[in-house]
Amino acid sequence: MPIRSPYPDVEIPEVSLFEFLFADGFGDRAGAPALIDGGSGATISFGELNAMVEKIAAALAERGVVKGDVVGLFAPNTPYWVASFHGVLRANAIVTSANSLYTPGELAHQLGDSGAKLLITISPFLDRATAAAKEAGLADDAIIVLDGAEGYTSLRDLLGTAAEAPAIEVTGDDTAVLPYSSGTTGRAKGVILTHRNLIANLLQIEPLGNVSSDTKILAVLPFFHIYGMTVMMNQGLHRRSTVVTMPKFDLAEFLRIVSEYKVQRVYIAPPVAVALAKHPIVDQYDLSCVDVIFSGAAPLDAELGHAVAKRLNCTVLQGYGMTEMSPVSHVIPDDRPDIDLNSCGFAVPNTECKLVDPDTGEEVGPGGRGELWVKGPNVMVGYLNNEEATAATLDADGYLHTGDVATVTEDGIFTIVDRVKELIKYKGYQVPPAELEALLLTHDKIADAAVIGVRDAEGEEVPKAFVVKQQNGADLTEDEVMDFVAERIAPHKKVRVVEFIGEVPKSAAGKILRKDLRAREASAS
Ligand code: 4UU
Repeated sequence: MPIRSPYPDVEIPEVSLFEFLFADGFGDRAGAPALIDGGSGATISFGELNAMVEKIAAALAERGVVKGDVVGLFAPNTPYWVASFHGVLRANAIVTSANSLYTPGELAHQLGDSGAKLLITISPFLDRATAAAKEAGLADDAIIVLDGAEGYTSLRDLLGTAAEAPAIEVTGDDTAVLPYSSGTTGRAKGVILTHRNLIANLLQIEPLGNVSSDTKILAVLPFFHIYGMTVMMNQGLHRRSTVVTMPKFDLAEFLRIVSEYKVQRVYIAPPVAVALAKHPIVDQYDLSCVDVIFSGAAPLDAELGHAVAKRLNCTVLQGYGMTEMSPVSHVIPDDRPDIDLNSCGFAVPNTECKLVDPDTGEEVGPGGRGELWVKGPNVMVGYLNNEEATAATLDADGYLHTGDVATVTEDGIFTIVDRVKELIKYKGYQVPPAELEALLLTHDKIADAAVIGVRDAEGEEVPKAFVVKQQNGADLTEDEVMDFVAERIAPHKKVRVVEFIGEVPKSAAGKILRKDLRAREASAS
């Protein structure tokens, strides 16, 4: 029997995300701060944001952007990221948001795969952006540099247009964003999320968190990742809260911004909790403003969470999500801080879950362990141009097979206990083993390779490569392998442990037997 969310269903309007968030012109909040750049203090009001979005949409339309076009967004968190994102959607187009740490090759893959027509970036990223654009076949005039660069269109140029934004031609069923995720297997794929998916998830999390126009939210997690996009950026706009942006994590700057702007709600991934619990400089700041620290993107250890709650005298909560679910499916709500912090709480409204034994395919109930399957209006349409991966992830009944193993109590409280998919998470960021394996195989001294996640001394999940040397590769060292990878991919995807082995265990069909490698790892430690 599927397990229904304990919350009553919410109604999801069939409109575009722009209409949902902006249609009333923000009423009496128009003059209030929507976005504050934490570094400089520069503030944009809801009304100003609305006007910027209209102008950006108008200027993009003038440049030929039409419904269904894809625009890449490659920039760190700033108020202008938000304006650009909603400007693209307001122009009836689609955003594909790219990781700020990407190398040109990684970015080129996403631009090419998504069919992006334009790329919005900032001048410090221009070298990587131009290299990627070239590789993906985009002309130089397809690059917009927000803060300006010689020879490129800037945000100022866009805002200077005299044109009006085009009519809204999109509705709930149209694609809004294409974030990239490797899902349960293979390389990163475009995740098709519609306007309805994104709106649904905002309404699904609404009854679970106390977020209002009195709340300041810290957005240090990146907007390019679905957690930042939905839970920080769009939730902030939806609840008329003020979102304080940070372009990257730096502990001292993080603490300064939280205390200076009196931030009440901080969304984090577990590594930030480690710093908050342990680092001595935390005591130098007045953090009494913080009501809630909410962790997601990787498992939070309850003991660590309690240490943070005690030190900051705040509530620590946990949620679970996945890009393919827009992303939130499970949350410990604000009004239930008593719930076990190792858990990720209840299923959000409008969802049904199943726990399915991966070996037998049988549903299990409370007390059992099974792969978590989720069905709801926040579940993606599918992967872009990849029917096979879509069919392997979304079943005929509309359930998304998450690849995570969970338990559930009689009261409907879920705990993630394991992962059956190959995905590795380094500090909450996705590391697709298949991509690293393909890269390792391009080394002329490597005959075969397999990558799995292992725990380092601090308990952090890190990518480990098992490498089979070519006959001519006897002198290949672990460091050479790590350097080879590090030079070619974003830092979070680095291989951090290497072991040379005689043979990669494989099934008769040639599939890497990751289970065997995990067992080998467990018996070695
Ligand atoms: C154990 O990481 C995310 C989304 C995270 C998110 C967002 C809003 C969490 C709570 C929230 O409110 O997306 P992806 O696609 O990058 O990674 C998804 C994978 C999951 O399948 C799972 O393996 O990240 C892991 N994961 C977690 N694992 C995410 N959250 C958790 C968690 N515990 N709380």
